Amino acid sequence: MALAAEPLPLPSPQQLAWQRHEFIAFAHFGMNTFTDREWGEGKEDPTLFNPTDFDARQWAAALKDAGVKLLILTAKHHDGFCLWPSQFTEHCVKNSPWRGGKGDVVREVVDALREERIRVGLYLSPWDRNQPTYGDSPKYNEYFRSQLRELLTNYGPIDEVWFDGACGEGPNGKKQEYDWPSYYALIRQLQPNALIAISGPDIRWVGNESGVAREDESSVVRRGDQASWYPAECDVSIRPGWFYHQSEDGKAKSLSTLADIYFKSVGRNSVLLLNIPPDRRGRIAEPDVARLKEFRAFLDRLYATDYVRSATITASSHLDAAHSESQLRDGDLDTCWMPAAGQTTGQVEFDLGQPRTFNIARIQEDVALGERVQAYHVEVLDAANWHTITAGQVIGQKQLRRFPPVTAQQVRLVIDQACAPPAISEFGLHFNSLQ
Ligand code: FUL
Repeated sequence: MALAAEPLPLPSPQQLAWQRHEFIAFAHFGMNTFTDREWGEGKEDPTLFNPTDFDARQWAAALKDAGVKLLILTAKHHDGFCLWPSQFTEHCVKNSPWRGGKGDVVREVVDALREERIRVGLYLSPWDRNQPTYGDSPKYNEYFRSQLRELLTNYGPIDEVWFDGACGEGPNGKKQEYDWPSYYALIRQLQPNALIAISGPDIRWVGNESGVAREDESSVVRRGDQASWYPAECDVSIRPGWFYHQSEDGKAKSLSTLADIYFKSVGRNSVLLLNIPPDRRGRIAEPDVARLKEFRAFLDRLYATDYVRSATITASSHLDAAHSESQLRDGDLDTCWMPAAGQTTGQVEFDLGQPRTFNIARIQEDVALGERVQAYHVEVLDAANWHTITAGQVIGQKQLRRFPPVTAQQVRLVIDQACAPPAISEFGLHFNSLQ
């Protein structure tokens, strides 16, 4: 959290839009799909890359049905094999038998996603186990920038560039020194709206590959002596591996595991990046498509009932008509309730009209105005006493607070502490039947 003396860090418009996607996807697809490996060595024969029924529209349809807003494709993984016909290497699709060497996976995926209005992100591994110049730092940096230039000029708007930090030795036994500032400058020049993730300044890795954020995960992070906006992304694969392996067809995560991950990522003020690896046909495998459908149905069910929609709402105070308590259920993330001028605490009471049973409280801050709340709790009236059912510090884009089912008619959201007048955009009460 920012100290009172510092200006409150705010998201850029691109970060704000990205955080509101909530649920985005990864597609790990490439040479490893055909060698049944997780990390290739870079010596693989390009002719091994040969999807038998490649269909990017099938990916896009499955992702759209699942409610995914952005897909990040592994244009190049650590083995160096490029999914687009690069001018700068022979280790790419142009030397594969797929589409007679005339194919371009990046192009087909980008086109299919755009038809479904899904945004595009690209993973380009700096670690490259094929490239002979790797380890010869200035030369490889030039090669890497050439690849970035190809990807960022030929495929339309790219919303996220994903850089893994892995770094090995080159064939000369020297460790490659990545010239990050020059990579970032090139991205800013070619795609000023792209967010640079992980080994980059705009989106932060949550710190594990299980899709789990910490409680009170904040988008405000201290870097050097400055607090800045650096939201967390939770990456996890729907299967044990990042790449498709037939042996894992029965091992897609269960619906209840996915739901738990959702509550621990999206429900903890973070973006969920779920990997769905296409198979050797070049299609998303049936068990994964089925699981995505179930997951979407679960989310739709979860949000379909919100007992706050028909509640009578009374706040301790409000700033003005545009910031009244009715904003808390208008479904508009750009509007919010704020207490009277200068107040950094306050409460809102919800009369649900009749006793209702719920086990999830959804609380969302208007993060365009920053993360302001520093302590809050939710309480219910039981006979004559108020009982706290959940409490925390950070709210941010979204909190989905889970607790054992409670039946109550009167519910209160109490803001106990904030570093600026709190700006709460939404509050909801739901029932999660999977719990
Ligand atoms: C890791 C890589 O080494 C994995 O293969 C995968 O791409 C994951 C998302 O990032 O660091």
